[in-house]
Amino acid sequence: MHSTLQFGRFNYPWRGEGVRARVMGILNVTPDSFSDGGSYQSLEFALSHAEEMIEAGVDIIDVGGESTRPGSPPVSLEDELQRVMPVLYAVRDLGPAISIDTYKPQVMREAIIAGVDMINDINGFRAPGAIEAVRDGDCALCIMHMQSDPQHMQLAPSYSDVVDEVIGFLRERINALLAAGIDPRRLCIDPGFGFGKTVEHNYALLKATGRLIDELGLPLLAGLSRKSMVGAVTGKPVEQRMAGSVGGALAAVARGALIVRVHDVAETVDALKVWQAAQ
Ligand code: 8Y7
Repeated sequence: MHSTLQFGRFNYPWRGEGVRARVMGILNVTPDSFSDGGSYQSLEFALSHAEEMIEAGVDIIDVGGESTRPGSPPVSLEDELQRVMPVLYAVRDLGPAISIDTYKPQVMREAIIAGVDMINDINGFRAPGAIEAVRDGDCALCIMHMQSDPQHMQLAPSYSDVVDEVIGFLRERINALLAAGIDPRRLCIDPGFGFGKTVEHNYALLKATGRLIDELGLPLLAGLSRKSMVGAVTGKPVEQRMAGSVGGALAAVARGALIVRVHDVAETVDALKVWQAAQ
């Protein structure tokens, strides 16, 4: 049984000796934060945000060109490539590992050529051609669970047993990737908090973090930063969810998560250092 995650240029132990939780910082390159996505100005903005995260001790930078918030419309292949590719080339040699948040096979191919260390697919490599696009190479592959699609997923999330169903889905996707000859050391799982889930579903999955890791035998990434599951228990709007999100990240790591995907890198890095020192 393997115990390290092959992460492109990096190698992360995820069980046994030497495990350290990793902080993935979110770098959105979408025109909701910028009126002219794809321009020089938005590249400069993305780079200064990346440098801020590096200063704060980020391990992985997750570059995304399509907003996957509930109800968001899809972005064309051309627009997504125009947004993310200049950023990937600009950040790949700054020190941290680089991840691309995409479900489009053509973006995956271009990102691999650019040297990304992880493909983060909210769609679990279900798009036709996705598995072929990532088969060769050594970048990590994050397989996330989502019920329905970003435009409809929060309308009526429904499960008979959310933990069993997420495990079943992830197992099927893992098997599809392994059947294509992909090295299991490249795989990482994610329950997909907020992707077709109620607050109760999200907490059932957070509590089951250890079970997901044990039953599927793979390292786990948790992304709950600023999500509604944080708002639901704090009663806070999205711009006041930093401390709640740090609490959620610690809870995930305490239950065995290897990677936490966050907006607030400096605060999460500090919290994890203190938590680690107390281990
Ligand atoms: C997640 C994610 C988002 C997550 C992984 C948001 C791209 C929504 N959430 N990727 N992406 N896991 N792997 O609020 O939970 O950040 S977008």
